[in-house]
Amino acid sequence: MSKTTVKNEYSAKSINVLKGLEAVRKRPAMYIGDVSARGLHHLVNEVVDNSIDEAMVGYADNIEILIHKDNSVTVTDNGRGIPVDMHPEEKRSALEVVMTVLHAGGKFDKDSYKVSGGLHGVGVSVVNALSEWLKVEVRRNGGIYFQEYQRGLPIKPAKEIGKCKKNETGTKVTFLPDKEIFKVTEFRFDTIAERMRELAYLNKNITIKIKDERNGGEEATYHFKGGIVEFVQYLDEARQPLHKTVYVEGERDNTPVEVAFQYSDSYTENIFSYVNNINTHEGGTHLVGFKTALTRTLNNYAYKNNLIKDSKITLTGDDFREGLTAVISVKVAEPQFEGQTKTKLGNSETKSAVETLVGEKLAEFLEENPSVGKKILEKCLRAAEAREAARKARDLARRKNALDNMNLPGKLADCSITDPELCEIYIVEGDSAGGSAKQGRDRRFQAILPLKGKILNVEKAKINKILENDEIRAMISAIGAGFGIDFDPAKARYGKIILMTDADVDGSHIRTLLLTFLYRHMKDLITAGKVYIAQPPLYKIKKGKEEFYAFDDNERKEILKRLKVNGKVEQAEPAETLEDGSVKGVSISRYKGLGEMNPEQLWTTTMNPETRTVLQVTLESAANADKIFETLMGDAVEPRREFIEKNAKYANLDI
Ligand code: 0RA
Repeated sequence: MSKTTVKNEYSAKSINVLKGLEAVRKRPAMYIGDVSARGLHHLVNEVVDNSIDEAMVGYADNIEILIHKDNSVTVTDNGRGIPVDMHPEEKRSALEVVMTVLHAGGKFDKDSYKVSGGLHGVGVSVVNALSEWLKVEVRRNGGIYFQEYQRGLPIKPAKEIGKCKKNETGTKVTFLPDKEIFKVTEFRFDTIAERMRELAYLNKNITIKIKDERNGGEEATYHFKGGIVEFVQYLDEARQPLHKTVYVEGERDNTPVEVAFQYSDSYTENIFSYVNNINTHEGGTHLVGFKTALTRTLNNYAYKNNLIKDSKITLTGDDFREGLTAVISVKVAEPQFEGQTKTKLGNSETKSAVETLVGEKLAEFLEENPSVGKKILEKCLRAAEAREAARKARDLARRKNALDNMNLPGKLADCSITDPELCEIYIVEGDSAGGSAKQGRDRRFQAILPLKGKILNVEKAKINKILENDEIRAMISAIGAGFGIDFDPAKARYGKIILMTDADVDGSHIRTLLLTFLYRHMKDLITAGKVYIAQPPLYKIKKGKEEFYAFDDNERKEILKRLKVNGKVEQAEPAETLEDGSVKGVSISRYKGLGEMNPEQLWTTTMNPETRTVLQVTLESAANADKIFETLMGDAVEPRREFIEKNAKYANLDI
C-alpha cells in the first residue's frame, strides 16, 4: 500500500466520521428518541449500557455515576476499558473509533458474547456527537489514556497520561449535553436512580452508585444479591405474598433465561419482561413462552395431584396469573424488536427457550415444594371461581327480560304511573313494615319492595352467591337497570330509590349492606343522586288528640318544651323522666321499628313527599369511594361510624 493510498483512505474515513456525527446532530431523535428530558437521560443510559455490557460478560462489577454541578455527568466502570491500541490502517486509536464512529463499539469485540439492546446500543459515539464536550479516560495495560472531544470531534489524538497497575482497568466517560441540541439539560436524580435500581436488580453481581454533586447532594447505592427475586419482592412490597418467591434460571439454545415470581393476595397481574436489560413493555415471544409454560405446568401439577376437586372448573391462563407478580429476564444475541414502541420481542426461538426451561424447572420446583404448589393452586382456583361467577353475572344482566318489569318480583307492590322520573321505590326492611308501607303509600307513584332480614354482604361474597340471593335478585329486577358492568342507570324504573330501615342498630346495618350493594353494583344510581335514605321518626308524643313526631332526642326535647310553654304541662319534669310514660296528659312512645307504625302514621311521617324528609346519599368522590366502602364493610367499627356520619349525611339517624 502506498503512502498516498493510506492518506486517501484516512481522509475518506474522516469524512465518514464527519458525516456520521452530522447525521446524529441533525436528527438526534432518530438515535435517542427525542431531545426532551427523556432523550437527555437516554445519554446516561447509553453510556451505562456499555458498562453493563462489560458486567454481563463478567469483566465489570462496579459502576459509578456522578452528576456534576454544571449538569455534566461522569460514568465510571471497572470493565476492560475501551481498547486504545493504534490501528495501523486507520491511523488513529481504537478509542477514537469507538467514540466517533456510529455502531463501532461491537466491532472490536466479535469473539466475546455480547448482547446489545434495541433502543439502546446506538453507541457512545452518539452521546459524544450530542455533547458540547466529552472526556474519556481509559485504564488498560497498565496505562491511563485520555482523549477529549467537542461536539463529537477529537481535539487531539488519544494520549497516555499516566501509569496504573496492570490489573487496574476501566473506562470513565464525562460529558456535557449540548444546549444547542437539548431543550432540557438538567438531569433528574430520581430518573437516573430509578433506572440504576432496575439495572442492579437485573444484574445481581453489580454495584451501582449514583451521586448528585448539585444542591442536596443525594446519593444511592444499589446492589441486590438476590437479583430479580428481590425485584419481585420489591414490586410486591404493598401486597401480601402467599409463598416464598419462585426462581428459575438456566440457558437454552444460547439464551440465558431468568424468571422470578410469586402470588400475592391481590387480584392484579404484574409481569415485567426484559430483553438484554430493556423493559419490553409490549411483551413478545419470551413473555408468551413464560405464560404458556406457567399455564401448562400448573395445570398438569393440579391434575396430577388431584388439586381440582370440582370437575366443572377449567382453569384458564388468566386464572393462573391473578395476583401474580413476575420478572422475566432473557439475554438474546440478536434481538428483533417489533411493535409500536419497538419494545416487543419478535425472535421465535426465544419462545421455546423460555417455555421449555421454565416448564421443566417449574415442574421440578413444585415437586420439591408441594406446600407452595398447593397455595398457588388454591389461589388460581379462587380466581377461576370468581371468573365463572362474573360470567354468570354478565349473563344474568344480559338476560334483561328476566330482570325487568316482565318478571317483577312477586312481593313488589308496583306503582301505576310508568314514567320513572315521577316514580319512587321504597326498599323496606321487613314484611310488617312492608305491609304498612303498601297500605300507606300513594300507589300512583310509590312502589314498595319489602326485604326479608339482612341482605347478603356483597363485600364478602362471591358474585355467584350474590346473584343467588333472592333479596338481591328482587332488587335488580325491580329497579330494572341491570347489574354490574351491564348496569344502565337510564333504564332504572324509578327516579328515587329510597331505603327505609328501622332507626336502630340492625336497621343501620341493613342500610349499610344495601348501600354497599348499590355502590358496588349500581354505582351510577348513587352518582346520579337517585339513592335516598328515608327518615322515620324515633318518638311519637301524644297530648290529648294531638300527635307529634320527633326524629331525634333534640327534637323530642323541643316538642316537650313547646308543650310546657303552652302552659299545658305545668312544671314539666326533665324530659328524661317523661319517657315511655304518661305525664300530665302527655304520652311519649319510642318507635322500635317501622312495623309499629300504622299505615297512616308511616305515610304522614316518612312517605308523604309534602311532609317527609329524605336524605340524598352522596359520595364525596367516586375515587375515594372504593376505599371508603372497604372501610365501611371492614371489621373496624369506628371508621365505619365516621364514614356514615361524614359522607352519607344521615347523621340524624340513630346509628
Ligand atoms: C469496545 C470493545 C471492548 C470494550 C468496549 C468497547 C467498552 C466500551 C465502554 C464504554 C463504557 N465502558 C466501556 N467499556 C468497554 C472490548 C475490549 C476488549 O476486548 O478487551
